[in-house]
Amino acid sequence: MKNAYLLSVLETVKKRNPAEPEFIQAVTEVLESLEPVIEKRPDLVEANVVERIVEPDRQIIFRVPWVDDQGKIQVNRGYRIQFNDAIGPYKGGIRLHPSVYVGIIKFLGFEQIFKNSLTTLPMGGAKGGSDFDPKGKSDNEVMRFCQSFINELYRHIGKDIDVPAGDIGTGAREIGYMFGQYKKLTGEWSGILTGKGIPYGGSLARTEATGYGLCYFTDEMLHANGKSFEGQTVVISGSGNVALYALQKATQLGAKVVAMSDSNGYVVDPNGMDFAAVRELKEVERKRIKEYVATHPGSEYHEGCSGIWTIPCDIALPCATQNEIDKASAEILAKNGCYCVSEGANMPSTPEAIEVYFANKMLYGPAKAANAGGVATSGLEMCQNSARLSWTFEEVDSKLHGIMKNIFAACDSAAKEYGMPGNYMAGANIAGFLKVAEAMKAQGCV
Ligand code: NDP
Ligand code: 2IT
Repeated sequence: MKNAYLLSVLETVKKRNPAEPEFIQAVTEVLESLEPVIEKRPDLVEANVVERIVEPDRQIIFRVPWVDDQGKIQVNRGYRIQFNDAIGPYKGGIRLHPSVYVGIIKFLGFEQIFKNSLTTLPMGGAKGGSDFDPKGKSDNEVMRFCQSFINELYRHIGKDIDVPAGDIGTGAREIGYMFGQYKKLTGEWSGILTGKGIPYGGSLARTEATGYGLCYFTDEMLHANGKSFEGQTVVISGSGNVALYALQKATQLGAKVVAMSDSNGYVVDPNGMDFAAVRELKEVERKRIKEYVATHPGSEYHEGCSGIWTIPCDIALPCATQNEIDKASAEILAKNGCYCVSEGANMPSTPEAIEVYFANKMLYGPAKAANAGGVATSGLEMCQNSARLSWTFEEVDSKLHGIMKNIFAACDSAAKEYGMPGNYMAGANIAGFLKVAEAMKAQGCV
């Protein structure tokens, strides 16, 4: 990156957020992509849009005390970073994982600005979470944590202010407890969270949306490059919400998914991973992926999660967590003939891994475009709540499909317009940025 303005913004970000490598990584990638835009748009420099967009509107950090099953008081730390509301109310998930600290929430909130812009729906960017670990906790412990989390967060959110949703560790169970507590505190039934259960205002197809959307985006990218899922071998990391529904849709589109993982290890099933079995194990029984082999002869379990990238495949769909594919894993994927990496997780590839994709002319579907189907369908849930309507599964799924096709087209055309055809990462960053930047410029110095 040579542009003096962008370099000075990056310097400021590094100085202000010194111990937050994930946030600096996410900002660096976006600023590098914006170089050709900034050269052409002195008006955006004049409005100092880039320095404003890298600084969150506000960062809320709070104590979350809760009582465990032994009657002891535990304390976690809660976060909500409201990053940018230029194009709509703040929107983004809540991550519950022991690795959560301010740098994780900040990188996720920053990426959410551009992702939400790409969906074409009016949603700003935010993220929240806590270092609470739902794993191994009873339902009652999870409920008490969620209630305490909302006891503070309720005063900062609202259906036209900030609408949280799920992410790692936050699924239908957690959203239900949080929604109930918000309603109890405010006495108001309001669509303040998405990913709600179907009986109380949730949208059909929201559960499936991120995984399905990932496959719809990837399918567009494959078709634009003379390929398709049909007959292809796929590896999917993770076995949570995104991974599970990516498995179902990739299989429906004619691919064979041969491996999936969790944070302990990975399973290889040469017959193709069995969706119903993985769903039962993970969604209903909340068990580990290694249990799969007991009921699936011919499948194998291996300890350690990065080994999954050594399994030969045509298409890799990382759907677990940030920086799960490093340079070495990317090189193995390329050596084994993988020609497409499309991201269900947020920022799953390190910058060095992305360089390997480009050096090997692999198709690369960047997270903020490829996994935008989840938040897009959250936007559709907000529409249904506002209109007091429920659309059918088919209606929501077909809107999601249309949105993912449009997102691919937007990335493709921005990449071409700025002289980087096929670089969908640059295309996503540019197309996502421009809409927010125009809105910020129009709204003046706020
Ligand atoms: P879940 O909690 O449902 O599943 C997460 C999966 O990733 C689990 O299999 C988990 O394994 C694994 N995982 C989590 N952390 C790590 C880690 N540090 N190392 C290795 N594996 C890990 O979350 P989601 O499926 O909702 O989220 C997965 C990714 O997709 C995240 O990056 C999230 O930000 C992103 N995303 C989610 C959206 C959504 O709508 N849910 C929308 C867009 C993006 P284990 O059970 O062992 O922890
Ligand atoms: O990373 C993401 O886009 C999400 N976790 C979904 C956010 C949402 O508001 O649905």
